[in-house]
Amino acid sequence: MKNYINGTWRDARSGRTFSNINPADHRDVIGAFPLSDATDVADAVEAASQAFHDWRRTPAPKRGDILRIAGDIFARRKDELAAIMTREMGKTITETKGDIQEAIDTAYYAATETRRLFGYNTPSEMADKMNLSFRMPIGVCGIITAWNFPIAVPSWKILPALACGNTVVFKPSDDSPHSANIFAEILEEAGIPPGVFNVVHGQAEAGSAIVEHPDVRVVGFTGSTATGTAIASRCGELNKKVSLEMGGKNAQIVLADADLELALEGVLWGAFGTTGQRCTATSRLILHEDIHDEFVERLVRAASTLIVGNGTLPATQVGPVINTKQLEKILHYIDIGMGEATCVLGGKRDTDGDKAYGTFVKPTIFTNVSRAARIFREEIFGPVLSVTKCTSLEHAIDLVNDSAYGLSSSIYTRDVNAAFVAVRELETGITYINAPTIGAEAHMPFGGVKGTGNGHREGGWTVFDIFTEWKSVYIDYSGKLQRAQIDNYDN
Ligand code: UN1
Repeated sequence: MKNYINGTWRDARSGRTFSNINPADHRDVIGAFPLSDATDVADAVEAASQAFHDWRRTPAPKRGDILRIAGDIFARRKDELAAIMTREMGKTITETKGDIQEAIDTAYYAATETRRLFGYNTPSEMADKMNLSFRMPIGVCGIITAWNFPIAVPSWKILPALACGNTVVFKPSDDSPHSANIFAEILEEAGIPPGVFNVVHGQAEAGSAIVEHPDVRVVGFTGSTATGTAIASRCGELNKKVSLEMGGKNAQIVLADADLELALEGVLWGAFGTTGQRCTATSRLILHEDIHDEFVERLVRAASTLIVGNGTLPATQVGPVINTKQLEKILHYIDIGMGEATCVLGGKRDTDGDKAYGTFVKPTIFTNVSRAARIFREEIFGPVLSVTKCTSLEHAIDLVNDSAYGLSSSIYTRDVNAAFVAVRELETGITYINAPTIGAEAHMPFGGVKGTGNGHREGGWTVFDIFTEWKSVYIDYSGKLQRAQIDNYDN
């Protein structure tokens, strides 16, 4: 399998490759993909720079027509693409279909936005003068993403970037490269001209070549806080716009008056859906002391029935974790947890039957987790949930906010006053009332505060701020020199 540069499929110039394997069964090798370096990135950026010349002049609604067709093709190829995604990154088919649905929704949203992309006009300080402002495309956007949403997360960045008239060089995760090639096939079939969208496969070397390339004007990144912070520092030095979506340590609060059955369903989905491998996953559960013991008992009973297995099997609820490195990291955190809390479920790798050929972890729950515990503070990115007791709403909010991250939070309560206080006080970019921490919708701003982001929001209308720069235009039709400020006010 190859890179997609300037509308053609190419190997890495060096001829080097990496192999992509199925996390549910490491004997299943999906293919060899180009291990690209700075020379391949330079080819892609050159193609994207040249294509920018015509693409930015293409009427925005015409660009939108192509994105709408891309949405149609994603819908047509949904079943086939979901199977490809599950094979390379493991989550269940229902979830990979949902992942594609986010791309379809984003494509239609971006397509219609090309008929708006509203600017502002304002009164001028002076007579016979008009003030207008426009959103302008920026140029080549470098998009670097993680593997856990191989289609949805790239779509949140790429489709709005294209709608605005930018061109794109995309480096997908080396754990989900096949999905990225289908993304390219779909955009090509929809009518995206050569060079407007390019895929360069590889690892850190290719990613940093994108960040470093002088003609890449914007960098959009989803991944770890460590990598994102390093990218942001470099972009600061290079004076590039950068949008970051990084880690999370998301919490669900359950107050004593909550609908406990609903809260239980919510935490099962939030903590163990996608095998806990979402930046929005519920990794902390804050339970009011009055319902703590009963809730833990019900939770452990319910979580112990979750079916762990290959995501292609219809009964599977929890798929594999992505690779051996991540398996080791999760097991290391479980080890740490054993020393600082009480393990009430799971706590080990799952090697039953054919699962021995993959990287599976049993859903794991720790109780008695203090705020000082590393499993309370650090992102694990796996099916591991930490439970902490609280004595009041204020205590719960304080525990949630005691985090370096600030992506998503959730509270289950029937008390409307408590819910509104939580909305105001929880330091996260997203808060759910009586719903789990996962499940953001494509047309709403998505992102977090503190260590999760750098002030940008993908999704909805806000993503268009990332991929455009404002141009202010003054039109003076007075026929004389009017000097701003000076002519208007007596000094
Ligand atoms: C991510 O894990 O990077 O809100 C994104 C959610 C999903 C997106 C998660 N729609 O859980």
